[in-house]
Amino acid sequence: MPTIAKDARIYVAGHSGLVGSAITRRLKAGGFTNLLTAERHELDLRDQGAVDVWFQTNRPEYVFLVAGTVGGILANSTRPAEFIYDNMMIHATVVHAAYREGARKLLYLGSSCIYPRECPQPMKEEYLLTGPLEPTNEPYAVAKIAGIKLCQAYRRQYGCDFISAMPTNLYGPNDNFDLTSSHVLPALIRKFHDAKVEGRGEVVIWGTGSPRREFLHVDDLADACLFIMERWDENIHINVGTGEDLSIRELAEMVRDVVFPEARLAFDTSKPDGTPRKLLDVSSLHALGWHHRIGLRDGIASTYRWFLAHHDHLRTT
Ligand code: GFB
Repeated sequence: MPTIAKDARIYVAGHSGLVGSAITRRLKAGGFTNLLTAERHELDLRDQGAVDVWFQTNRPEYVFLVAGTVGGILANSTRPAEFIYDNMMIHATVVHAAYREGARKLLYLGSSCIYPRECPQPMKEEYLLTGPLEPTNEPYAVAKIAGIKLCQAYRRQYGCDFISAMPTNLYGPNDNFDLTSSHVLPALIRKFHDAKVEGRGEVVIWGTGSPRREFLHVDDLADACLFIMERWDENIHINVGTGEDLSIRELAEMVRDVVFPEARLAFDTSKPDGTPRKLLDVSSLHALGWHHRIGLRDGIASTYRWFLAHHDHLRTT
Protein backbone atom coordinates (compact mmCIF):
# COMPACT_ATOMS: atom_id res chain seq x y z
CA MET A 1 0.00 0.00 0.00
CA PRO A 2 1.41 3.41 -0.91
CA THR A 3 2.87 5.83 1.59
CA ILE A 4 2.34 9.06 -0.26
CA ALA A 5 5.59 10.87 -1.12
CA LYS A 6 5.67 14.41 0.26
CA ASP A 7 6.11 15.81 -3.26
CA ALA A 8 3.43 13.64 -4.92
CA ARG A 9 0.90 15.50 -7.04
CA ILE A 10 -2.30 15.41 -4.97
CA TYR A 11 -5.58 16.75 -6.30
CA VAL A 12 -8.28 17.79 -3.83
CA ALA A 13 -11.47 18.04 -5.89
CA GLY A 14 -13.74 20.39 -3.94
CA HIS A 15 -10.97 22.14 -2.01
CA SER A 16 -13.01 25.18 -1.00
CA GLY A 17 -15.83 23.25 0.69
CA LEU A 18 -16.14 22.08 4.28
CA VAL A 19 -14.39 18.77 3.62
CA GLY A 20 -11.97 19.84 0.88
CA SER A 21 -10.64 22.78 2.88
CA ALA A 22 -10.05 20.51 5.89
CA ILE A 23 -8.21 17.94 3.76
CA THR A 24 -6.08 20.70 2.25
CA ARG A 25 -5.20 21.97 5.76
CA ARG A 26 -4.33 18.42 6.86
CA LEU A 27 -2.13 17.76 3.83
CA LYS A 28 -0.26 21.06 4.27
CA ALA A 29 0.25 20.31 7.97
CA GLY A 30 1.59 16.88 6.97
CA GLY A 31 4.27 18.45 4.76
CA PHE A 32 2.74 17.61 1.37
CA THR A 33 4.06 20.24 -1.01
CA ASN A 34 2.43 19.58 -4.36
CA LEU A 35 -1.30 20.16 -3.85
CA LEU A 36 -3.41 20.68 -6.95
CA THR A 37 -6.70 22.55 -6.85
CA ALA A 38 -9.02 24.19 -9.36
CA GLU A 39 -11.50 26.94 -8.63
CA ARG A 40 -15.12 26.35 -9.55
CA HIS A 41 -15.09 29.09 -12.21
CA GLU A 42 -11.96 27.55 -13.81
CA LEU A 43 -13.20 23.97 -13.97
CA ASP A 44 -16.80 22.73 -14.08
CA LEU A 45 -16.47 19.23 -12.66
CA ARG A 46 -19.72 18.21 -14.39
CA ASP A 47 -18.06 18.72 -17.79
CA GLN A 48 -16.17 15.57 -18.85
CA GLY A 49 -14.24 17.39 -21.61
CA ALA A 50 -13.02 20.09 -19.24
CA VAL A 51 -12.13 17.56 -16.54
CA ASP A 52 -10.18 15.43 -19.06
CA VAL A 53 -8.14 18.45 -20.18
CA TRP A 54 -7.45 19.44 -16.58
CA PHE A 55 -6.26 15.90 -15.74
CA GLN A 56 -4.08 15.72 -18.88
CA THR A 57 -2.45 19.00 -17.93
CA ASN A 58 -1.98 18.36 -14.21
CA ARG A 59 -1.64 14.53 -14.07
CA PRO A 60 -2.52 14.05 -10.38
CA GLU A 61 -1.13 10.91 -8.76
CA TYR A 62 -3.60 10.92 -5.86
CA VAL A 63 -7.14 12.23 -5.94
CA PHE A 64 -9.38 13.12 -3.01
CA LEU A 65 -12.82 13.26 -4.64
CA VAL A 66 -14.76 15.35 -2.12
CA ALA A 67 -16.55 17.77 -4.46
CA GLY A 68 -20.32 17.83 -4.70
CA THR A 69 -23.59 19.62 -4.20
CA VAL A 70 -24.53 19.09 -0.56
CA GLY A 71 -27.01 20.40 1.97
CA GLY A 72 -29.34 19.62 4.83
CA ILE A 73 -32.78 18.07 4.92
CA LEU A 74 -34.59 21.11 3.44
CA ALA A 75 -32.16 21.64 0.54
CA ASN A 76 -32.28 17.92 -0.25
CA SER A 77 -36.09 18.00 -0.34
CA THR A 78 -36.46 21.18 -2.43
CA ARG A 79 -33.54 20.80 -4.91
CA PRO A 80 -33.55 17.04 -5.69
CA ALA A 81 -32.65 17.50 -9.36
CA GLU A 82 -29.49 19.47 -8.56
CA PHE A 83 -28.50 16.97 -5.90
CA ILE A 84 -28.75 13.95 -8.19
CA TYR A 85 -27.48 15.55 -11.43
CA ASP A 86 -24.51 17.49 -10.05
CA ASN A 87 -23.27 14.64 -7.91
CA MET A 88 -23.66 11.87 -10.48
CA MET A 89 -21.87 13.97 -13.07
CA ILE A 90 -19.02 15.07 -10.78
CA HIS A 91 -18.35 11.54 -9.57
CA ALA A 92 -18.40 10.12 -13.09
CA THR A 93 -16.16 12.73 -14.75
CA VAL A 94 -13.48 12.69 -12.06
CA VAL A 95 -13.37 8.90 -11.70
CA HIS A 96 -13.19 8.47 -15.49
CA ALA A 97 -10.44 11.07 -15.92
CA ALA A 98 -8.46 9.60 -13.01
CA TYR A 99 -8.60 6.20 -14.75
CA ARG A 100 -7.67 7.62 -18.17
CA GLU A 101 -4.72 9.61 -16.86
CA GLY A 102 -3.48 6.76 -14.66
CA ALA A 103 -3.91 8.23 -11.18
CA ARG A 104 -2.29 5.89 -8.66
CA LYS A 105 -5.10 6.11 -6.15
CA LEU A 106 -8.44 7.85 -5.68
CA LEU A 107 -10.46 8.23 -2.49
CA TYR A 108 -14.15 8.92 -3.03
CA LEU A 109 -16.24 10.27 -0.18
CA GLY A 110 -19.91 9.31 0.18
CA SER A 111 -22.32 9.90 3.04
CA SER A 112 -24.06 7.89 5.74
CA CYS A 113 -27.42 8.56 4.00
CA ILE A 114 -26.54 5.75 1.54
CA TYR A 115 -27.86 3.20 4.05
CA PRO A 116 -31.52 2.12 4.20
CA ARG A 117 -33.87 4.29 6.26
CA GLU A 118 -34.74 1.40 8.57
CA CYS A 119 -31.19 0.05 8.74
CA PRO A 120 -30.19 -1.93 11.86
CA GLN A 121 -27.98 0.25 14.11
CA PRO A 122 -25.07 0.75 14.14
CA MET A 123 -24.87 0.52 10.36
CA LYS A 124 -22.26 -1.88 9.03
CA GLU A 125 -20.70 -1.42 5.59
CA GLU A 126 -22.39 -4.56 4.26
CA TYR A 127 -25.91 -3.16 4.95
CA LEU A 128 -25.67 -1.06 1.75
CA LEU A 129 -28.58 -1.75 -0.66
CA THR A 130 -30.49 -3.97 1.75
CA GLY A 131 -33.63 -1.78 1.95
CA PRO A 132 -35.45 1.39 0.82
CA LEU A 133 -33.76 4.78 1.30
CA GLU A 134 -34.95 7.80 3.33
CA PRO A 135 -37.25 9.77 0.95
CA THR A 136 -36.01 13.26 1.95
CA ASN A 137 -32.57 12.55 0.52
CA GLU A 138 -33.09 9.65 -1.88
CA PRO A 139 -31.78 11.45 -5.03
CA TYR A 140 -28.59 12.47 -3.22
CA ALA A 141 -28.16 9.00 -1.73
CA VAL A 142 -28.63 7.34 -5.13
CA ALA A 143 -25.89 9.58 -6.59
CA LYS A 144 -23.62 8.73 -3.66
CA ILE A 145 -24.27 5.00 -4.06
CA ALA A 146 -23.49 5.36 -7.79
CA GLY A 147 -20.12 6.84 -6.77
CA ILE A 148 -19.27 3.75 -4.72
CA LYS A 149 -20.31 1.50 -7.60
CA LEU A 150 -18.20 3.57 -10.03
CA CYS A 151 -15.09 3.02 -7.94
CA GLN A 152 -15.83 -0.71 -7.64
CA ALA A 153 -16.50 -1.06 -11.38
CA TYR A 154 -13.27 0.73 -12.38
CA ARG A 155 -11.39 -1.43 -9.89
CA ARG A 156 -12.91 -4.62 -11.32
CA GLN A 157 -12.64 -3.83 -15.03
CA TYR A 158 -9.47 -1.72 -15.14
CA GLY A 159 -7.66 -2.63 -11.91
CA CYS A 160 -7.80 0.97 -10.60
CA ASP A 161 -6.94 1.51 -6.93
CA PHE A 162 -10.10 3.53 -6.29
CA ILE A 163 -11.57 3.34 -2.79
CA SER A 164 -14.56 4.83 -0.95
CA ALA A 165 -15.16 6.12 2.55
CA MET A 166 -18.57 6.97 4.07
CA PRO A 167 -18.48 9.76 6.65
CA THR A 168 -21.20 10.48 9.14
CA ASN A 169 -22.72 14.00 9.55
CA LEU A 170 -19.87 16.52 9.51
CA TYR A 171 -19.36 20.02 10.92
CA GLY A 172 -16.57 22.53 11.51
CA PRO A 173 -14.84 25.56 9.98
CA ASN A 174 -16.06 26.60 6.51
CA ASP A 175 -19.44 24.97 7.07
CA ASN A 176 -22.57 26.42 5.50
CA PHE A 177 -24.53 28.47 8.07
CA ASP A 178 -27.35 29.50 5.74
CA LEU A 179 -30.64 28.39 7.29
CA THR A 180 -32.27 27.31 4.01
CA SER A 181 -29.48 24.96 2.92
CA SER A 182 -27.38 24.05 5.98
CA HIS A 183 -27.21 20.91 8.06
CA VAL A 184 -28.56 20.90 11.58
CA LEU A 185 -25.42 21.67 13.59
CA PRO A 186 -24.39 24.89 11.82
CA ALA A 187 -28.09 25.84 11.61
CA LEU A 188 -28.39 25.57 15.40
CA ILE A 189 -25.24 27.65 15.95
CA ARG A 190 -26.68 30.37 13.72
CA LYS A 191 -30.16 30.19 15.29
CA PHE A 192 -28.93 30.46 18.90
CA HIS A 193 -26.47 33.19 17.91
CA ASP A 194 -29.12 35.25 16.09
CA ALA A 195 -31.54 34.82 19.02
CA LYS A 196 -28.87 36.09 21.43
CA VAL A 197 -28.00 39.08 19.24
CA GLU A 198 -31.64 39.96 18.58
CA GLY A 199 -32.72 39.48 22.22
CA ARG A 200 -35.17 36.64 21.50
CA GLY A 201 -35.60 34.03 24.24
CA GLU A 202 -36.87 31.17 22.07
CA VAL A 203 -35.19 29.13 19.33
CA VAL A 204 -37.21 26.97 16.96
CA ILE A 205 -35.87 23.49 16.23
CA TRP A 206 -37.24 21.62 13.23
CA GLY A 207 -39.06 18.32 13.75
CA THR A 208 -39.69 16.49 17.02
CA GLY A 209 -36.12 16.54 18.33
CA SER A 210 -36.16 12.75 18.65
CA PRO A 211 -34.11 11.69 15.56
CA ARG A 212 -30.61 10.62 16.49
CA ARG A 213 -27.48 11.70 14.64
CA GLU A 214 -23.72 11.16 14.90
CA PHE A 215 -21.39 14.13 14.35
CA LEU A 216 -17.73 14.16 13.35
CA HIS A 217 -15.52 17.25 13.29
CA VAL A 218 -14.23 17.82 9.78
CA ASP A 219 -10.60 18.03 10.97
CA ASP A 220 -10.97 14.49 12.31
CA LEU A 221 -12.49 13.44 9.00
CA ALA A 222 -9.56 14.98 7.08
CA ASP A 223 -7.11 13.07 9.26
CA ALA A 224 -9.08 9.87 8.61
CA CYS A 225 -9.06 10.51 4.85
CA LEU A 226 -5.26 10.69 4.72
CA PHE A 227 -5.04 7.61 6.96
CA ILE A 228 -7.46 5.70 4.71
CA MET A 229 -5.72 6.82 1.52
CA GLU A 230 -2.49 5.29 2.88
CA ARG A 231 -3.96 2.15 4.52
CA TRP A 232 -7.20 1.06 2.82
CA ASP A 233 -7.13 -0.97 -0.36
CA GLU A 234 -10.45 -2.83 -0.38
CA ASN A 235 -13.35 -3.07 -2.79
CA ILE A 236 -15.86 -2.36 -0.02
CA HIS A 237 -16.23 1.19 1.35
CA ILE A 238 -15.26 2.05 4.92
CA ASN A 239 -17.36 4.00 7.45
CA VAL A 240 -15.88 7.09 9.14
CA GLY A 241 -17.48 8.37 12.33
CA THR A 242 -17.25 8.48 16.08
CA GLY A 243 -19.50 5.51 16.88
CA GLU A 244 -21.55 7.75 19.24
CA ASP A 245 -24.81 9.56 18.61
CA LEU A 246 -27.31 11.80 20.39
CA SER A 247 -30.83 13.10 19.78
CA ILE A 248 -31.43 16.40 17.98
CA ARG A 249 -32.91 17.71 21.24
CA GLU A 250 -29.69 16.82 23.10
CA LEU A 251 -27.66 18.42 20.34
CA ALA A 252 -29.77 21.59 20.54
CA GLU A 253 -29.25 21.70 24.32
CA MET A 254 -25.50 21.34 23.83
CA VAL A 255 -25.37 24.14 21.26
CA ARG A 256 -27.59 26.29 23.49
CA ASP A 257 -25.21 25.78 26.44
CA VAL A 258 -22.27 26.94 24.30
CA VAL A 259 -23.92 29.84 22.49
CA PHE A 260 -26.89 31.19 24.51
CA PRO A 261 -27.58 29.25 27.76
CA GLU A 262 -30.66 31.34 28.67
CA ALA A 263 -32.59 30.36 25.50
CA ARG A 264 -35.69 28.14 25.48
CA LEU A 265 -36.26 25.42 22.85
CA ALA A 266 -39.45 25.15 20.77
CA PHE A 267 -40.14 22.38 18.24
CA ASP A 268 -41.76 22.91 14.84
CA THR A 269 -43.22 19.49 14.11
CA SER A 270 -44.47 20.60 10.69
CA LYS A 271 -40.84 20.21 9.56
CA PRO A 272 -39.55 16.72 8.66
CA ASP A 273 -37.51 14.53 11.01
CA GLY A 274 -35.85 12.54 8.23
CA THR A 275 -34.15 9.26 9.09
CA PRO A 276 -34.92 8.20 12.69
CA ARG A 277 -31.33 7.16 13.41
CA LYS A 278 -28.03 7.16 11.52
CA LEU A 279 -25.20 5.70 13.59
CA LEU A 280 -22.24 4.18 11.77
CA ASP A 281 -20.49 1.00 12.79
CA VAL A 282 -16.86 2.14 12.79
CA SER A 283 -15.27 -1.12 13.90
CA SER A 284 -13.32 -1.54 10.61
CA LEU A 285 -11.70 1.87 11.03
CA HIS A 286 -11.02 1.30 14.73
CA ALA A 287 -9.46 -2.08 13.91
CA LEU A 288 -7.04 -0.29 11.56
CA GLY A 289 -6.02 1.95 14.46
CA TRP A 290 -7.82 5.23 13.75
CA HIS A 291 -10.02 7.01 16.32
CA HIS A 292 -11.51 10.50 16.32
CA ARG A 293 -9.99 13.01 18.73
CA ILE A 294 -12.32 16.02 18.89
CA GLY A 295 -15.21 15.66 21.35
CA LEU A 296 -18.56 17.10 20.31
CA ARG A 297 -18.81 19.84 22.94
CA ASP A 298 -15.28 21.08 22.20
CA GLY A 299 -15.96 20.88 18.47
CA ILE A 300 -19.13 22.96 18.82
CA ALA A 301 -17.28 25.56 20.91
CA SER A 302 -14.42 25.88 18.40
CA THR A 303 -16.84 26.00 15.46
CA TYR A 304 -18.78 28.78 17.21
CA ARG A 305 -15.51 30.70 17.65
CA TRP A 306 -14.86 30.24 13.93
CA PHE A 307 -18.39 31.43 13.15
CA LEU A 308 -17.91 34.56 15.29
CA ALA A 309 -14.68 35.39 13.48
CA HIS A 310 -16.14 34.88 10.00
CA HIS A 311 -19.89 35.35 10.00
CA ASP A 312 -19.74 38.80 8.40
CA HIS A 313 -18.33 37.20 5.26
CA LEU A 314 -20.26 33.94 5.07
CA ARG A 315 -21.98 32.81 1.91
CA THR A 316 -25.78 32.75 1.87
CA THR A 317 -27.01 30.16 -0.64
O1 GFB B 1 -28.66 17.90 9.31
P1 GFB B 1 -29.97 17.67 8.65
O2 GFB B 1 -30.48 18.78 7.78
O3 GFB B 1 -29.94 16.39 7.75
O4 GFB B 1 -31.09 17.43 9.77
P2 GFB B 1 -30.09 14.80 7.90
C1 GFB B 1 -30.92 16.52 10.82
C2 GFB B 1 -32.11 16.60 11.78
O5 GFB B 1 -32.08 17.85 12.45
C3 GFB B 1 -33.49 16.49 11.11
C4 GFB B 1 -33.36 18.45 12.41
O6 GFB B 1 -34.32 15.73 11.94
C5 GFB B 1 -33.95 17.94 11.09
O7 GFB B 1 -35.35 18.10 11.05
N1 GFB B 1 -33.25 19.91 12.54
C6 GFB B 1 -33.70 20.63 13.59
C7 GFB B 1 -32.74 20.77 11.64
N2 GFB B 1 -33.52 21.94 13.37
C8 GFB B 1 -32.91 22.06 12.17
C9 GFB B 1 -32.46 23.18 11.42
O8 GFB B 1 -32.58 24.34 11.81
N3 GFB B 1 -31.84 22.90 10.23
C10 GFB B 1 -31.67 21.63 9.77
N4 GFB B 1 -31.04 21.44 8.59
N5 GFB B 1 -32.12 20.55 10.45
C11 GFB B 1 -28.90 15.02 5.62
C12 GFB B 1 -29.21 14.53 4.25
O9 GFB B 1 -29.84 14.40 6.41
O10 GFB B 1 -27.64 14.66 6.11
C13 GFB B 1 -28.07 14.56 3.34
O11 GFB B 1 -30.33 15.26 3.77
C14 GFB B 1 -26.77 14.12 3.97
O12 GFB B 1 -28.36 13.76 2.25
C15 GFB B 1 -26.54 14.79 5.28
O13 GFB B 1 -26.73 12.73 4.15
C16 GFB B 1 -25.31 14.33 6.00
O14 GFB B 1 -29.08 14.22 8.80
O15 GFB B 1 -31.51 14.44 8.20
